[in-house]
Amino acid sequence: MTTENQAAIEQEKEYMERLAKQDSYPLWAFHRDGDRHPPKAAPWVWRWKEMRELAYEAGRLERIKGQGYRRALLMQNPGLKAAGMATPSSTKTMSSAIQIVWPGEIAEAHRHTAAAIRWVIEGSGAFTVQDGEQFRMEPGDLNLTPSFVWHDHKNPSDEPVIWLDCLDAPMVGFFDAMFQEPFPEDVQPITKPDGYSNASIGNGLMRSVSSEVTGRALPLNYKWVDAYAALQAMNEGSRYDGIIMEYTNPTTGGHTMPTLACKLQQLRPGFHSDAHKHTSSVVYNVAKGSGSTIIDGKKLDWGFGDTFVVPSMNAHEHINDSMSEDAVLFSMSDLPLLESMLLYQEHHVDRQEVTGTIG
Ligand code: 1HN
Repeated sequence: MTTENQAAIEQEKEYMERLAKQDSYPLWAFHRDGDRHPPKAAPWVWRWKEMRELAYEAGRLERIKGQGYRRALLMQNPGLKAAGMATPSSTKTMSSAIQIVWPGEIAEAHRHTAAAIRWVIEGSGAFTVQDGEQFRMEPGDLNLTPSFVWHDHKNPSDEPVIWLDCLDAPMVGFFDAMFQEPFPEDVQPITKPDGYSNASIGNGLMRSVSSEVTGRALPLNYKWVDAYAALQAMNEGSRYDGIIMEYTNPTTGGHTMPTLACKLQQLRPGFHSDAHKHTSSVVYNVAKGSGSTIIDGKKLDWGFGDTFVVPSMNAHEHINDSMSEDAVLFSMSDLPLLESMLLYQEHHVDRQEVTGTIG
């Protein structure tokens, strides 16, 4: 090294120290020292068998009462574990959990800025109460908890109920807009008749002229029987997803909620999709059948109740290799927010060669 070079390096170092004193950093050095490794979500699976057993164990634990307690097991993406995110999350943008509501118990009323969805996996005796209305939850039902809606859960039946919670909490946290408050009582009073919210919008076909519902996100319930029947009736699908439909917000005709898109897709017997990648991240739960998804060259076999994630820009294709049974996947993604920021991109890729497995 020449003395001249040495002098230049010393000079830059000294300059950088002075910048640091001003809490600044030179963009050219940031770009030049290009070995940054931001934490990345991994494609991953949480198996129903294990999560179900762990949920039952959580159910039997002594009452874990505390502010807004829930017997919910957050599914933490190993790629993000080290990132120190405020909420353990399944993708960079979404948290998901397996929650058990034990017979006879209530999960106390609270509300938070993060929006949530519940997707029922097992058991049919639980209710979620939202802004004074109770919703009965049965397997395959989807229930929405929009931002800042009071909610508590109860299970007056004699069988545990298990569902998947998915929240936009990491996105809300990114904006430092995450806060929560307890309801003054453990449970909120029921002030509306059963079916009120769904009826107030004529089940998506009409709207009340006396209340302002247009554009709002409502605490709605979508029944499995209706959703599955809709898929059965369709005869045209997507090359990447098979028969796929989104649970729409009936007051806007748009995405399920402002931050989250929930979809249900059917892979008919023998279907092998084309591969693509997109900027949205997706959390899946297997509603019916079995199959596999190849994610960035790695094969992930799935069956009923498994939860898996396809992070942003991971190439993926879905396969149902049964010749007699259909497979159905429920999914939740951050698509609405990406679209509103004009950041949604989707790219076709070639079908992948399998070089490994996940899970
Ligand atoms: C939450 O409030 C619930 O209300 C479930 O049932 C899961 C995961 C992270 C943060 C808040 C619930 C949650 C959650």
